[in-house]
Amino acid sequence: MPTISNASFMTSVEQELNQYCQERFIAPEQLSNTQWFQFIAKCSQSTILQNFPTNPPLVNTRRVNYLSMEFLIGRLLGNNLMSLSVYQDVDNFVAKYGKNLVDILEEERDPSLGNGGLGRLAACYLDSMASLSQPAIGYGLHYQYGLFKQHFNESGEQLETGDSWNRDFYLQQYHRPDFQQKVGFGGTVAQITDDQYDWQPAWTIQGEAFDLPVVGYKGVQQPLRLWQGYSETSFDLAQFNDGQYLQAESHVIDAAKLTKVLYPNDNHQEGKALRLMQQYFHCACSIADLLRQHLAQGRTLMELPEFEVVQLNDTHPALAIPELMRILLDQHHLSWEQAWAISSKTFAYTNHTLLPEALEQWEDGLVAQLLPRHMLIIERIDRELLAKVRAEFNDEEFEQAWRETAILMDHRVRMANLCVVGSFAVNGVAQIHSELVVSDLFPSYARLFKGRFHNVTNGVTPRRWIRQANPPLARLLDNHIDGDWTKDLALLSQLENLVDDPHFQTAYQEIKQSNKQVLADVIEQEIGLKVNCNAIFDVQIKRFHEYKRQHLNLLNIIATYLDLKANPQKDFVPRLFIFAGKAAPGYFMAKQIIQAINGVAKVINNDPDMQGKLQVAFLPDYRVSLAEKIIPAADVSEQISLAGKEASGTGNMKLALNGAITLGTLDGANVEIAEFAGKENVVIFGHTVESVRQLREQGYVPRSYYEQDEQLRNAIDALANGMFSDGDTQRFSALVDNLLNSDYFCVLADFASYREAQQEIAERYKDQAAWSRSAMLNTARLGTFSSDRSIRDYQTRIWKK
Ligand code: CRA
Repeated sequence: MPTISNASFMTSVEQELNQYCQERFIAPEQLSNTQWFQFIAKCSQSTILQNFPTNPPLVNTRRVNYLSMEFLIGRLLGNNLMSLSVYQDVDNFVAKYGKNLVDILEEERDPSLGNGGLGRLAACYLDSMASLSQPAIGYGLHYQYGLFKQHFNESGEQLETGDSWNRDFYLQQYHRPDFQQKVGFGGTVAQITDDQYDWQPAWTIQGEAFDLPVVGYKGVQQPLRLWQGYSETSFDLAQFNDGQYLQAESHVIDAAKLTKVLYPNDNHQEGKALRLMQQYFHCACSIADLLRQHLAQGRTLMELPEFEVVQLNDTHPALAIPELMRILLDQHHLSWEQAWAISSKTFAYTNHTLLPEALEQWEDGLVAQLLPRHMLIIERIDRELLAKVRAEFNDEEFEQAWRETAILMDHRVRMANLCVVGSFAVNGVAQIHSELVVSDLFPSYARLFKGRFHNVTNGVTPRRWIRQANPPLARLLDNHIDGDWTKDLALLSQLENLVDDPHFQTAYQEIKQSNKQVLADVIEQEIGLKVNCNAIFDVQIKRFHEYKRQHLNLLNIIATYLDLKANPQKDFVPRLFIFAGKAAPGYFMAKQIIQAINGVAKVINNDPDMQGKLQVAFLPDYRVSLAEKIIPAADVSEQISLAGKEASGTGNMKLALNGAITLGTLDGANVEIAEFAGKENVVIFGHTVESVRQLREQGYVPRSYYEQDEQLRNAIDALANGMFSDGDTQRFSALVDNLLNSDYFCVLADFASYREAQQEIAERYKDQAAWSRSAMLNTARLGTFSSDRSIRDYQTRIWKK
């Protein structure tokens, strides 16, 4: 618990304000929002460091080293003030000077050190671990450029510019020169004994640590430690092996560039040498740092798994496994068996995807050149595995089992395989996904390593996604819930008794309506569109990916538009479709979909017949702070991925907790959301995992849907014939061609069922009382999707001693 009282915090704020103003020869009334922001950030940071305990004691749990290439933490100041329980006091304080805290907090630039769900999940987990006093440290990279900023040009295309977040990031990051590390690359290896080798790297890069304090809600403060690459000289390529892989990319290999940029891909691997170097650099710095701390406490290497666990956030930090082995073998001279006994009890791996293009594989030649010693270790792990597979599977089964389980296959190093073999626990991120990990991805491993596979359904922090994002709802909950729901989200179930209480209903409805008004203002400011606040706010916010099927949403919008044009008198519930999300700069099809949405939005929003009826708002530059504005205002949450493709989703949880009705397929965590909320409080449509399988087996022919469904045909034709591209019939031809001739994500097969589901939404919305009741029940019943629950699941299923 924080050891500072609100009164003493505010006294120190007052003193510091005097000093701050004196130094600048300025009166408090003249301070700009930016200056207020800098000033409050400074006060909160020093209070956090002085008064919040660090390093909570290890009680029945190990310390968690959360290794992730991405941490999408979002703005920190508001969250920190809340955790210190001084938000309201500071709000009152700045009001005395005619300022509004909400405006001041808007000055903070989001640190966008992640792409999407995986990075945001890491941030929610850090928050929960600090709030639950689970000893933990986050290890990531200190990218100079976070995820790009997104803009749209006149014709609706996505443009990208750099986000040098650090330049105007006022919150302090603590440079820790004492934690510096040296990381080697390339070079030669010489065998010393059976198990020990001497690796002489061709060059080294220095890793510098920057700490960002993560403050738990009324909890402890723990570091997010981010590594930055530093070298006084650039790589000497001549000294380095002149292998074909690196030569081809020599122009990008420069030490100073190592941690310059976050690779902007979500659920897609980019097989660049620089990315592999980033991954190893991240692992090497983090493993060295954790061993330093472990040994400094007088503990032995054999005790490592008793005190520390390394949670691998997907396979991006997989090289931590051979790196720990290397240190144990070559630096501490343990035998292979001893080293493996330690390492294989230290790592746990979370799988976040089944998509083949996201399952990382590296060319073995590249790994051998960059990391020759690690390659030898991986080869040995693979050999030992081979013996196990031979023992478990009979001759008939063997070939298939080895194809599936081998780490090295077809000149590739398969990182997911390395993780499964090298970890004591593997988990998926939602029930259905964890089942598919076992049944479709790793059935032979499940047989070989019984008890290794688990499920931990993702969760989201209620501090940011309810208390901070939706203050009016938070106040309502404070007033009606007995106990602190912020720390125990299961308490939301008390609302079940209130859903039929007319006062509560009205209050809940008014909150949604006022949040819609707030978002309407944001939309007008951002894109100049005046929206109808009585329309259904229908929201799809997430990365752009074909499997997420924003184009399914778009086809329904086009069909609806064409229908309204043909039947102007039709009884229609007004609808505002809201989109936000970025596409990876190199992902052509996703960018086409973005451009098509912008094209359709332009036509619909400028059509006088549609005013107040049908509108489309595409908000640029989706990021955490924008999500915080959209989510509380949503009526409908679009979760329409093809079944089996979205591992979990977490936006689905945030939206449902804030009272949006899920319109979704039976995919990822939607399945559990539907179970907890009750089938009558969600709208489910489309093919299931099983029926998609059958569809493919029969031979899926998308064009037959086009031919049979007139509305679908008209919608696709409208895209093709230039209606939404100023007459340009080529602009969307790749998208149209893809839908008609391959449509791997079965958009056309789900169109009719999606359209029906959309009509059901409209019907349900007409009965406002019933709609709100469903929304309230979503809030009441989804407390289980708190990331605190996920962390408790990790504690009991995986991190237990
Ligand atoms: N792209 C999944 O696709 C999931 C998050 C967090 C993802 C989401 O469905 O909610 O992880 N997978 O578990 C991923 O990044 C590498 O795989 C994601 O964010």
